[in-house]
Amino acid sequence: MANEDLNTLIDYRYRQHIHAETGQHGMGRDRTGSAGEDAIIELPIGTQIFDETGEHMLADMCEHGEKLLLAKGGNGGWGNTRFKSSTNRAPRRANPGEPWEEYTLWLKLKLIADVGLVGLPNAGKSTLLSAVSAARPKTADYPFTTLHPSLGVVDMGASERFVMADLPGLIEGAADGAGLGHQFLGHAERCMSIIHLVDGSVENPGQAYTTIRKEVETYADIFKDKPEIVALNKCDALDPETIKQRSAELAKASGAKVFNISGVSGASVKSLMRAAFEHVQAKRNADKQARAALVKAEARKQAGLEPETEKWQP
Ligand SMILES: Nc1nc2c(ncn2[C@@H]2O[C@H](COP(=O)(O)OP(=O)(O)OP(=O)(O)O)[C@@H](O)[C@H]2O)c(=O)[nH]1
Ligand SMILES: [Mg+2]
Repeated sequence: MANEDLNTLIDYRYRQHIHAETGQHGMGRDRTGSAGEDAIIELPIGTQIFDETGEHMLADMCEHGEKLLLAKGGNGGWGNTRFKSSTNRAPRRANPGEPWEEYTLWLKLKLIADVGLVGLPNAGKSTLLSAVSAARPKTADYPFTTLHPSLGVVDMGASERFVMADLPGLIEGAADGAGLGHQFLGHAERCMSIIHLVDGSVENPGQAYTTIRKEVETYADIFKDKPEIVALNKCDALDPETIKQRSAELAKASGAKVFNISGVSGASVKSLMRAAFEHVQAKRNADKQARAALVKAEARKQAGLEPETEKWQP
């Protein structure tokens, strides 16, 4: 069963054999054995279940509360009445309970990024992901270093965790297929929020911002409503006056508060991550509430009640 309160599969590392109960034996005096209790294993959302070979996916647990029957507990044995016949009115026979079914399965946790890093090539996206997570994407002094998205878990303390994706750099025309970015805009689309990273070492950060913004919005309308955090990167290489001026230009182009950061020195990276986490938290809470409302509405329907309406007000 999928459970939104779980984040990892660590429990199953130490608990590798899980089985439901054997059914109880059937007994005399008409007593059927009780069926074995099911074993319910709780899994984090995003767990994929594969068969023994690890190749065939049996299920992809995407929704909280989603259930899947993998193996049945044993049936209870039949009691003696079941063996009554015209010649044997008082049978002394009863069935044993059935054993459980047994399978070997692989559990894999598919990470879905909460936050996506977007920006022009060379903006420092991979460097930033390396600075805040255990992920080690390749970084280099030339554009298009990143060819595949990589994911890292940003851990900010007790259960404050989110997954961040480093995406290949985008260029003008990306939404129409130019460069590599296009195929990965789909990843950014599924993120709860994006961090838009702008290279502070180039002359016109405002223009860099607008170029990317145009591409993401052309790609999908959903980006217009997706929370975005804007950051001017590589501030360690700039003098205070330049930071001030470029940051102001970026703020003007984006209409947003700008974080002046450095993935290399770590300056203001913590507050940037905190801001990203707040978006993630807000979205998670909203999703949770929406699910609770759905469950409540369904319960009212089942009970034959009218859907709840807004309270009447004079
Ligand atoms: N001075 C300075 N250099 C940085 C910083 N962040 C990244 N760089 C440099 O900028 C270059 C590009 O960094 P990457 O992290 O590979 O950039 P990217 O955005 O992932 O690039 P693509 O994958 O090509 O899109 C590298 O030479 C980094 O060392 C920073 O905060 N300060
Ligand atoms: Mg990169």
